[in-house]
Amino acid sequence: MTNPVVGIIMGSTSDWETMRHAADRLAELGVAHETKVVSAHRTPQRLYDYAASAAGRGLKVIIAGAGGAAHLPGMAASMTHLPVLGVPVESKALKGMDSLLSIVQMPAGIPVGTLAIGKAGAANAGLLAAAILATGDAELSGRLQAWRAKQTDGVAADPE
Ligand code: RP5
Repeated sequence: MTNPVVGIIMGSTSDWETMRHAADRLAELGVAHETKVVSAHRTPQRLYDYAASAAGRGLKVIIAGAGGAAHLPGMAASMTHLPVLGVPVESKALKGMDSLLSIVQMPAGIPVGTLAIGKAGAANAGLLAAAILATGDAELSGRLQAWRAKQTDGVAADPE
């Protein structure tokens, strides 16, 4: 089993329906990854342990998804130098606008690469993590380019 290079963390099991789209893209591209539930509010020690050990365990990119008061990506980014991609999960009350605003307005010095709300953001986080890794991995770059070419080929020219 290859050691994971991407860590996908999320604030709740309820986020998995969204975050699995990041995992699916990474699986399609042959990128070893792990998935964990890590809550900034309910399991702060787990978050600290995860972020503090991430680089040492061989992770290269962290994808963090959360909804509502979505502090997970920013807090993870505060405790690791690895790139952190934030996915705002669509919340019931505010449709993910709360999640988006909680993730995107980071103070200068601690960046989080914020994606779109919901499924598209999670899928793109997976693709973006692969693209980051592909800058130093020619085989992965080839797989990513092939994936994108296949997507392009699959777009119909006619609407019906
Ligand atoms: C956040 O609260 C989680 O990321 C999730 O999106 C939201 C709701 O969590 P649950 O109440 O469904 O566990 O921390």
